[in-house]
Amino acid sequence: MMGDAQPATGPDPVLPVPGRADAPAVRGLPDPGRCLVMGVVNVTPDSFSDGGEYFAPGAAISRGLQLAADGADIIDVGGESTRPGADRIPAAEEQRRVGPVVRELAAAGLTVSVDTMRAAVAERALDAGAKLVNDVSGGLADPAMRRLVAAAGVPYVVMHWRGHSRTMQDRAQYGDVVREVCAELRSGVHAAVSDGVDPALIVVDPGLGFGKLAEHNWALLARLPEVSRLGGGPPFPVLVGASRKRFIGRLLAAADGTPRPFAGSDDATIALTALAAAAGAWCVRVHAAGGNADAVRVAARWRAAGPGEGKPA
Ligand code: PMM
Repeated sequence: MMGDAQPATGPDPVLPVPGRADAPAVRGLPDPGRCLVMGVVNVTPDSFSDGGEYFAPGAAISRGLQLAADGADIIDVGGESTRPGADRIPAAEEQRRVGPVVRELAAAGLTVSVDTMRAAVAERALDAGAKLVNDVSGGLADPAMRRLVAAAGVPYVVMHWRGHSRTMQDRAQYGDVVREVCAELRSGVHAAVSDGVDPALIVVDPGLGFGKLAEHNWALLARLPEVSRLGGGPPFPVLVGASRKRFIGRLLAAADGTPRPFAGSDDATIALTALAAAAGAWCVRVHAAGGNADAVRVAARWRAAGPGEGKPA
């Protein structure tokens, strides 16, 4: 018989779909039914990825508005550089940097996240309108952070982290990096839940480049569904921060071995966004929004056309 008849049997709803994380949406944050795009505003003089371009409050606010206009769903505002080797800055200085930027962007109606390891900075940012706390230390840098997040009842990013930027690359030693990162993330999640954080508000992040070599970053990217499940169990939403990181510059190095400068790695970041979103990432953290906003839409359509969409992975 000719025509458009569909096969009688569809995908088996019980079988796991390889490569899918399918984590739920996070309460209080946008839920457009696809991977979210988080645009980065580094209010720092020395971040590796944008070289201090947005250190002045006015420049940072304009950048946040532009990222949103270009398709970012969330704007992540940070005041402390975490590039490898960076020294810490005083809390008051971090607060001075992020406070006005968070306030203005939130007042403009954007969903703002604060990228900080300090409870005091997070608290002020939440007062200023931030809706999400992005803690690259996963609760390890400041013992007050988890309790603050629990009391505030806001979403919380628990990133994999082994120590401050000055010495973190000394700790880039793993047997099976995915297993170890999952196990360490799992303890961070348990600690947060024990301190009262609602598990439904927890986002996990493999922490690409934080105490990791290029080979570690690639392994984690290739096994995102395992990261989402912390090695086993129900999936957590996963945030992926690959944008402009050194391992991309190394992949795209010139013939003489010189790494591609960060600004030339945005197309590769978009490729990684498409792959991560197709694998079920909840959100990608990026420095330029437009191409990534397109990539997450392509990935959503790709997933919708594939077997098992919406089925448990
Ligand atoms: N990377 C940086 C800063 N904050 N937050 C999360 N959740 N995940 C990341 O990978 C991450 C982060 C460092 O990147 P940048 O200084 O180039 O913005």
